[in-house]
Amino acid sequence: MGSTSDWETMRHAARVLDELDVPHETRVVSAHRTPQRLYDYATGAADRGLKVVIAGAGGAAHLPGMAASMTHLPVLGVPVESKALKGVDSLYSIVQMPGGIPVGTLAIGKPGAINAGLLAAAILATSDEALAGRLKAWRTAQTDSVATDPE
Ligand code: RP5
Repeated sequence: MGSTSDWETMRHAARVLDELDVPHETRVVSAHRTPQRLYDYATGAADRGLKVVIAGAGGAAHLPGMAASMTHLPVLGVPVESKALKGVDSLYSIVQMPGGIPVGTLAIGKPGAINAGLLAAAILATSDEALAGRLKAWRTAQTDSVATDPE
């Protein structure tokens, strides 16, 4: 994520990964405040064994696109809700990648972070049967938790 201030949103992605027992790491990597850290992180990600990158940022949110430009790994972008423009700026910054460098863009804020975790798990589950089983069980539990009566 681009800032410690993004953690309140991005912790929901980490929580989902915890629930699905998916090993992961959490890092603050700012595209504009720590460009060298971003370069080192993105260029080294595949060699360190990472399989998917979730990048959350707000405002002029160039972190996911810049990360995607420096790794062939799938990058999932989460637009963090900004104060001034409610995350519409973040969404447009992340989703409007020119053709050639894709970023899989999720919804603004908490729902996007949750779905980034689930989508990362789904990508990993294509080559991990045990994880696929845990993901199916997670989805079943969610279905079972939906009340039929509103009161
Ligand atoms: C972006 O600027 C971050 O991703 C964050 O969403 C936003 C504000 O950062 P802080 O000023 O709170 O550190 O780079």
